[in-house]
Amino acid sequence: MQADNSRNYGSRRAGYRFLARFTHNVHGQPIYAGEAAPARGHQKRAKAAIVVLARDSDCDGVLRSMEHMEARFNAKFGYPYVFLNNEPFGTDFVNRTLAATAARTLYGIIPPEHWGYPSYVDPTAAANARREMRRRGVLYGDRESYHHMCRYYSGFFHFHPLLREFDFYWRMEPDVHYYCDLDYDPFLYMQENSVKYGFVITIEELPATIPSLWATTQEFIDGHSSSIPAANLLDFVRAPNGDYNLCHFWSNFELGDLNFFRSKAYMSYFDYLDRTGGFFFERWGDAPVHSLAAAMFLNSTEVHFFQDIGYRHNSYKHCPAVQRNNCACDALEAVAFHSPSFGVCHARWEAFLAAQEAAQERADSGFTVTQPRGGVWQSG
Ligand SMILES: Nc1nc2c(ncn2[C@@H]2O[C@H](COP(=O)(O)OP(=O)(O)OP(=O)(O)O)[C@@H](O)[C@H]2O)c(=O)[nH]1
Ligand SMILES: [Mg+2]
Repeated sequence: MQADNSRNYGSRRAGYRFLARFTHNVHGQPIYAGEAAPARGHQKRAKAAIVVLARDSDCDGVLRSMEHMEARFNAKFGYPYVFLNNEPFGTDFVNRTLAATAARTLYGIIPPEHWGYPSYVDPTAAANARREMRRRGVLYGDRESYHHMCRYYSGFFHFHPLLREFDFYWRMEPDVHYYCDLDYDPFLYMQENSVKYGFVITIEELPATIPSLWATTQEFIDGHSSSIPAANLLDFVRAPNGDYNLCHFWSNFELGDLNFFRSKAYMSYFDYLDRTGGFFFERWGDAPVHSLAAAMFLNSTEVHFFQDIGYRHNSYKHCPAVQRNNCACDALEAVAFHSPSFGVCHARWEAFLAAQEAAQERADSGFTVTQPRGGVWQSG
């Protein structure tokens, strides 16, 4: 892998103290790191970054997402962007993205052992599994790089050397929209309220992508019951018959606490899953993996629905119905969003929270009532 540290990125950016830096990751591979002075005006900031996994070919889409991010939030707050890639970024990607923000931009290469096959997965068997997934029409199941991407976001991104200095991340994908102004700092909100995971959309996963994920998760739960807190979110993801109800937080939008993902509890779950080869023999997404981990290890105050952040990724969108800050989306769509066909997981989330509050009120008033398992939501 080649990197050119002779480029003078700074000369393009009049008005900013700017350094072009060339560093190496833990494996001695080059990492580009451009660094600009942080935006002024917001004294108190969290140790946080906007994280974007992308290829050079995603550049146009990344720039479109950055335009929204900057206009709605980051021009005011100046959080750095960390761009990660399994290959070195080209000059064009670097120059165009750093020109799109006044904030710091960092460019990192993913260590090959975080993007390849682990020793316990036979690449030929994985290729056969992908062929079978193609035959069965499993969405993206036949794309080798998609499997690596899902495994990377599930188990490794939080350990990237460029993220070491940060406690929180906001995941951003190419071609997403942010519809509303955000006039507070969601990272500080998370820090001050001990929120470990934030979402805007929760939907049902495609069952064909995760045939054995729930059974494997249950095995993990059975073997690690002492590391699972009593106050958890498992009833949000568990159907009345004990199966996975497929609800997950849609991870193309994520605000998260990196230390949650770096924790022993989270990593023991990831390692348990990874050992089965399910990221390759099935098409386990990082979204259900993150969500099931949140359901096991976090409680309802540690997971936050950022309902005031208007957001679209492909054909799914969330448009706030309340706390509308200059939103460029139709609030009525929020109603459609919560319709039974699409909003079933949101309805479950709200019902779950309502049931928890009711149980808390009963406990506070001195009554002890046993909750019927699974009977806390309406399926719409
Ligand atoms: N560097 C790199 N990034 C990737 C690769 N595959 C996907 N990504 C990035 O990983 C994220 C998720 O990939 P997507 O292809 O958008 O996956 P998705 O959101 O499930 O699929 P869409 O619905 O098509 O958007 C995006 O930020 C992509 O840019 C890859 O092979 N290399
Ligand atoms: Mg996407």
